[in-house]
Amino acid sequence: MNLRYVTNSPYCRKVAIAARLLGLEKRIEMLNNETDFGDAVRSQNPLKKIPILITDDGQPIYDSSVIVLYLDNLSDGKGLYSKDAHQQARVMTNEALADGIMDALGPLSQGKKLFPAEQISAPRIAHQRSKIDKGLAALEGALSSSMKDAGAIAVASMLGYLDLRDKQPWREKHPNLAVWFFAFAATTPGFAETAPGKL
Ligand SMILES: N[C@@H](CCC(=O)N[C@@H](CS)C(=O)NCC(=O)O)C(=O)O
Repeated sequence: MNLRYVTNSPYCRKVAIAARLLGLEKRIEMLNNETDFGDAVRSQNPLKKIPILITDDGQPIYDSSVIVLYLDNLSDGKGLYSKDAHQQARVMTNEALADGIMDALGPLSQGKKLFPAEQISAPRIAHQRSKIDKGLAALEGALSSSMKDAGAIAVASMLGYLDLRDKQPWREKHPNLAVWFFAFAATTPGFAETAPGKL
């Protein structure tokens, strides 16, 4: 399998952490291209977004959540998703929330690269900022220390990205989330291995 990625992408980090927790990282060839939005691999996603995984039989898979689920299914049920319907929905909702916060942060950080700063209006910034603040508030207390599921991976990747790109002091407002994040980072070797600049 090939994974097309860029170094600081939190969505790519999600996939990379999941692959490590599932013991699949050696089966994935990592293909980096930081600059070319039209490269041959990325172009297999019509949305031109990464990560994109190309399976051994050449099938392109995106987005990051679908890739994580695909890897989970390949891994003989080590299980980043609970089999219990309610618990699985909880895991996937945490993942969706973390992805949504990353999506909201995108126009505030990556957006500046893609579009001139003056095209990012103050109301748009406030709209995006509110999603980030409310999303973090919803996650406060939603995670337990032992969690290493797809939701936890996404939340940790998102918080790592906030620390990289956003200058807001989120830990003061969300102390339980801060404690959870510290424990996840300390007990998940794949987290340090996939830190910004390391992938
Ligand atoms: N929902 C997608 C989001 C992926 C995404 O936004 N990736 C960014 C890089 S971090 C990207 O490719 N942006 C380029 C674009 O939006 O055109 C996922 O979970 O994979």
